[in-house]
Amino acid sequence: MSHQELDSLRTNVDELNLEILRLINERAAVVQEIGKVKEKQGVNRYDPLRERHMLNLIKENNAGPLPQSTVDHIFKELFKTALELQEDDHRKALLVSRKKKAEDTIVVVNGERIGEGKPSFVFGPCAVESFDQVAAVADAIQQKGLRMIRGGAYKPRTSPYDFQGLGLEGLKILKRVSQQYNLAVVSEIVTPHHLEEALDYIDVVQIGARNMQNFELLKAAGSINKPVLLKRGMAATIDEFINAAEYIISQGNDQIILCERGIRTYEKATRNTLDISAVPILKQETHLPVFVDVTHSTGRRDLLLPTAKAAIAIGADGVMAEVHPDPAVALSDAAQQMNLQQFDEFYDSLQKFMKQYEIQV
Ligand code: PRE
Repeated sequence: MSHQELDSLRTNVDELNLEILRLINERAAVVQEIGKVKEKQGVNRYDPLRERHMLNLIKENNAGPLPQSTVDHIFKELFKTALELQEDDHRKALLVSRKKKAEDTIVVVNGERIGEGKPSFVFGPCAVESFDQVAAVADAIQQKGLRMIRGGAYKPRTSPYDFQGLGLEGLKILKRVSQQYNLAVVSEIVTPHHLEEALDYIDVVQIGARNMQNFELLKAAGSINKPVLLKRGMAATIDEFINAAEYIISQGNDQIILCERGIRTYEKATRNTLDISAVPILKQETHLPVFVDVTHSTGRRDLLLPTAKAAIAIGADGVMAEVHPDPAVALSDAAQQMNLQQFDEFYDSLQKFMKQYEIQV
């Protein structure tokens, strides 16, 4: 074969490559349109029957020389890419997505600007048990110059026979303590019926892991004018978590803090498995601040400090942990809450760690 002949064949291949490129991009554009139509209709993006139908038609028309298995492979790759494109467009459309809004959302709570670079901290007892119990923790929090306290008044417990929380009485205790110590209150609400009443007592509405897909509660939280701390469901994918946040923002409330709190896996060494990589993924995919709850993810007091360090090191906007004046007699989560001395040590070590690595303190 002469050089000339080879060159001419290669020119031919170059032209065909460009033609194929034009065609696959044209196909991709049409498939994107299909994606939009499906989105509107609420239809599943993946359609195996349609894919089978297309492969059959292609097979009938395949005159070779490519073997059918190769042709199938190429087209299946195209279908896969089409799905990814549709999915990407769907993400772009989400109001919580970074693609929709590039800048970080800053959530302001009691003067604290959450999500602006300086890590925030939310400490407090698992459940509100008495004024004195909450006040003792509030005092320790205030001494550290922190501005928020957590405490559960409505407790969604695994067993109906376990302590269910003090309800409204608990919210009233939180309010009194918060006024006395100038702290904002973060507390979980479990049903839309309680929401309106709770707004008089709390500053940040927490939606817990068990309610991450309680869509009525999410919608109700989306209609209020207060920040919402949304925890990841214990068996929720990151995608489902993001969509739960979308339920809130879609109703007009964009003051949302996401909170990774561990997911259920086969691992038994910890209560849940802390999905630490969820933090940078959520920060990339959404514009919302991301917290890590080190208490519920580990269920182990000895792991609170290392996981809090990991959370801050990986870019979390805040850390949440439980503190109780006397964990041994706590009505819930006795094994995992810190006492006041452990709290001091934990916080001091974390501050040292942040200074050492020049993280804003
Ligand atoms: C398309 C993509 C994914 C589906 O699984 C089936 C087909 C394709 O690439 O042709 C397009 C599409 O979404 C559709 O026809 O419904």
